[in-house]
Amino acid sequence: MPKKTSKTEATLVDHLIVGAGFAGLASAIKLQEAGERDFVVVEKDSDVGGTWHINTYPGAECDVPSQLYSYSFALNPDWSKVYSPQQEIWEYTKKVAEDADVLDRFAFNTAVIDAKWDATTQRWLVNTTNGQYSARTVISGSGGLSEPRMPEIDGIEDFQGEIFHSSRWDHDVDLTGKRVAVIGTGASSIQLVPELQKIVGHLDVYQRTPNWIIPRNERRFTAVEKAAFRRVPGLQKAARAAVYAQLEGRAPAFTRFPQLLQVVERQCKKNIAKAISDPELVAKVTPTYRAGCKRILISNAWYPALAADNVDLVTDPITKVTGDAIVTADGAERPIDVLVVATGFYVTEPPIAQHITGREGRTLADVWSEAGMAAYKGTTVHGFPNMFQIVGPNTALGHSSMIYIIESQVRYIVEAARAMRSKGLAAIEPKAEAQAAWTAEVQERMKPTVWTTGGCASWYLDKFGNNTTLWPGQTFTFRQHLSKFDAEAYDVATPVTVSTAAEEAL
Ligand code: N01
Repeated sequence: MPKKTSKTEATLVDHLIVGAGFAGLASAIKLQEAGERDFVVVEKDSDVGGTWHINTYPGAECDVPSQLYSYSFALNPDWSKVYSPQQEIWEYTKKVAEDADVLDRFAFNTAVIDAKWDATTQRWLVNTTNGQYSARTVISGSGGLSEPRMPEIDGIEDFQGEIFHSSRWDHDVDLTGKRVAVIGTGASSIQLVPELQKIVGHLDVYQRTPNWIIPRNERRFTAVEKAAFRRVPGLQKAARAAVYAQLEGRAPAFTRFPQLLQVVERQCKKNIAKAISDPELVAKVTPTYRAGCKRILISNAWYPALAADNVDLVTDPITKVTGDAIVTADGAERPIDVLVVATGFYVTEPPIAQHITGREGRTLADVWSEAGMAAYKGTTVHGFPNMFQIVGPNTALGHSSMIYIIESQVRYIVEAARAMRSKGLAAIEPKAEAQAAWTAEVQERMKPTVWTTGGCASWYLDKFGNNTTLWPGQTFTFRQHLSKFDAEAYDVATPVTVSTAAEEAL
């Protein structure tokens, strides 16, 4: 069990895991299986599930098929549909956590305030809202899309009605019959707008850039299928493998042959034509950049919702928000009761990076602000010993399931923890040249991708115009790169003799 040090009351743990979403939960389970039982998972929210616990907006569902959006070690024969709803995914994570018997080491309602590397003890000193930890390693599973980004719009702070971000839905606000505006038309908006359209009086949807949206091939799993998945797990594995192969087959179109994505554009245009007859609206919703440059979205309900009588799609730029209205560049003022902000997340400048201070006394935000986010194999960062980032730089996907990437990283981290223990290493840190070579190779491979050549602005790109978020290849190549812990790419330190004494003296 974790122990407290004598003077500062810092709780000593081998591993401090940040976040109880898919990444943190998998880390806890796999560390436990590897015999690394001395860990704590700190989670600012009140339960497991991460994004699937927090994002409760109406219509929230996964846009990756259920068979693949689950752990390989915890297949779920009970998924209700091809694409799972938020509640079901959250319940799945809860069940997985309970079955694995790890919840006794989860500290909920506990947010990380800051983390500092202490060279004397070769440990991380982590301040949380519920006390201090001294941890051998920090494993960050805090999520790439977890910090809501509010738009900087003149006057927005003076709005007198209800206002909330899509990822922090206020269920106390009854939208029935109200005049509502939604700013943003990304993955969250296209799911929630069709639900709001059914209940509000009037809905204004503010679109800055249209997205390519293809039909959602949705269906419920039958009772026979579920029974078969339960009785013959091999069947579900086969179904999962089929989905995996299908999605991976699409990767080259994103990474090397973006012209192939014209097929998606044709599919999308048919999707529009089926739902919208007004040529002006058709023009507004038809993108002019290459499909895939921004995330390709899937929906059967978005275009019909925009075509509904109680919805206006506004494409004139927003100039300001008043106490009760949104004003656009054409001078129009549209009164509203409720403002829903579906403007996405801080991705390339994650706020948590400001609070992590490494070996040289610099924060991760400082280091990354110089040349953009970078990490060796998307997982470890030079200057930040014993720190692991799950869903770190260049690990996100435009074509497949993040759970596969998360599991790949967790395997690597568990291997690293094992290597540290077996070799008696107090600290490991990727060599600067190993990280630079990895980053250069990833950026080289990024050049022909649709995210670079597709002619759009997207949250995949940082302030330097580099894509530091996505993995430019198939997911199995990522897994191959992380298949074993490559100690030769790391500077290692054996325990300093003062370490134990210093810990005791704390
Ligand atoms: O956020 P977004 P999201 N004024 O950043 C607009 C995942 N996800 O929450 O395109 C006006 O995609 C912005 O316009 P533009 C998924 O990975 C997954 O929707 O920048 N508009 C855009 O339309 C997704 O990609 C699921 O010109 C402003 C929107 O706001 C990621 O989360 C479901 C603005 C933001 O879209 C983020 O999706 C939901 C401003 N100042 C989300 N600022 C699944 O199903 C921004 N916008 C798994």
